[in-house]
Amino acid sequence: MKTSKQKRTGVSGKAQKSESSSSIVPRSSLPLVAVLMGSKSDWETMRAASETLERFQVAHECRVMSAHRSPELASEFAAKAESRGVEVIIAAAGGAAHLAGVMAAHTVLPVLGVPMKSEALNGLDSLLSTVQMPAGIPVGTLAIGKPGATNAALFAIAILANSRPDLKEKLHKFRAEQEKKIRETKLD
Ligand code: AIR
Repeated sequence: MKTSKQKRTGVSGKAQKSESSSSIVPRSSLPLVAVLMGSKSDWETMRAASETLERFQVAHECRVMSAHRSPELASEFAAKAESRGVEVIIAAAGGAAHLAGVMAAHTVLPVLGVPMKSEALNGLDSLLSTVQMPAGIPVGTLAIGKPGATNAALFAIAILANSRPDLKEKLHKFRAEQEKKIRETKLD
């Protein structure tokens, strides 16, 4: 018999856009991964995280909340995430990027930070704001921009896969396909 965890792995939770206050709302009511971003302007980049989770059929929700513009929403979300069944939080922000840190301050769930490319400093500001956490409150920081968004999703999947053999199998298959493409690459 499948555990409730195994059942949820197969539930697709692709993000939907809406005109509601949080801009992007979950399709699934039981998201395993929360993909958060400081502004709707981050969505173009963070779409890559959602698409990767979708590819692995991992139920997730995508939401906009800001450590600075909506601090109560952000801390409330983090504090309730564990009891809602969320297992990994991905938090993206640019500039003074504190969303991942605020999430980590309010939950013991693994938090993965994705620094957004900024106009002023090309994302170096976002990277340093996300990565330089004080000892005791960890944030796993990924690369700036789209590669970071994709890898945050893959990292979240790897965490979930530790207790979900079906997901682990999918990860092995993904890596094998990736390698096959490289091996078969031909240059003119
Ligand atoms: N941001 C929003 N609240 C706090 C921060 N650090 C970030 C967003 C976005 C950048 O500010 O994550 O990357 C610019 O946001 P906007 O809404 O002005 O485009």
